[in-house]
Amino acid sequence: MSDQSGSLSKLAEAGEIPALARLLTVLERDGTNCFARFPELICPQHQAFRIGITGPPGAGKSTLIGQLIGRFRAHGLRVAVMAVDPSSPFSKGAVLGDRIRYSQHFNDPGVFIRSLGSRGSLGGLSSSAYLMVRAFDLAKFDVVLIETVGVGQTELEVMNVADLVAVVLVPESGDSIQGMKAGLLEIADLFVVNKADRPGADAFSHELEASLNLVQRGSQTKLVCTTATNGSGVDELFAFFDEALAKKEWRERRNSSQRLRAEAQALLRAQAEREIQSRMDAISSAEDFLAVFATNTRVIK
Ligand SMILES: Nc1nc2c(ncn2[C@@H]2O[C@H](COP(=O)(O)OP(=O)(O)O)[C@@H](O)[C@H]2O)c(=O)[nH]1
Ligand SMILES: [Mg+2]
Repeated sequence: MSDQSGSLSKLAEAGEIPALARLLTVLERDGTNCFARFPELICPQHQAFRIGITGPPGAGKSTLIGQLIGRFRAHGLRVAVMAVDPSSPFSKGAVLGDRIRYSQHFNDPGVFIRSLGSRGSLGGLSSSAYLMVRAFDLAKFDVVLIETVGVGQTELEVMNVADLVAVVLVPESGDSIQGMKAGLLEIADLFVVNKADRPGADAFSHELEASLNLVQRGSQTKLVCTTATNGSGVDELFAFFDEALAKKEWRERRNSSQRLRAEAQALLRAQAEREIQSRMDAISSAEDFLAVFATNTRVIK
């Protein structure tokens, strides 16, 4: 088993896609226990640039990602997509439309798309997400695009995985700027106003810009308008990512104590939850129960 496991990570490292897919399945199942079998995951030699794309359902995130993949590929960069979205391609109940949006990249070995479901991920999505992106580092991808639905605490947590976060909004979300989750505003390095072909797009982006200026006093956060369906504005979006990728900052930030602690917290929590689960599973009698707590009892005495 250990020989097989070893070769699995070696194959994934060499860019073997089926091996990577199997490695990810093992990671989802076994969590941090995998570090013993695949120690190279703990400190990968290569680091992929992780871009988070978040926003409400239907904002056009998948369509934008489809466009971005094409541009990264045109620059010779290998791209992995991690879709943390129940309606994303390859997850159960995948929307046919999503398959079509990504389909042009299905046979490209430089593109790897995987959805991350809550299934089998004991200890929460974010620990699985951290492990998955580590595998993408190992497999030497240049860029990881992380799609999440920008609602809820879990999704915000998953965005800690990213080196850079783009929040995608649409003109229809106009009345929600005021009510926009403070967390979403804080994590955004870039705002994308997609569906710029829709009426009210200009007004919406101006309003958004004004609110950002108010909140940030001398806004640093960039705003890009796109129409994902025809690719308009996507070059500007790509240029922003490409420029950020070329800079050193994200590598430094990834090794900041804040990021490392957030990751350690997610992984340790999942590890503890697994430990609790296995000790629980071992209980089928009062003696078993006693055995679990016997150590504690001795300490109390
Ligand atoms: N009019 C218009 N429709 C778009 C645009 N971008 C995406 N869509 C459509 O919006 C719908 C949802 O897109 P999708 O990428 O699945 O959104 P997601 O849920 O954020 O991933 C699809 O029908 C897309 O074709 C755009 O820029 N303009
Ligand atoms: Mg989507």
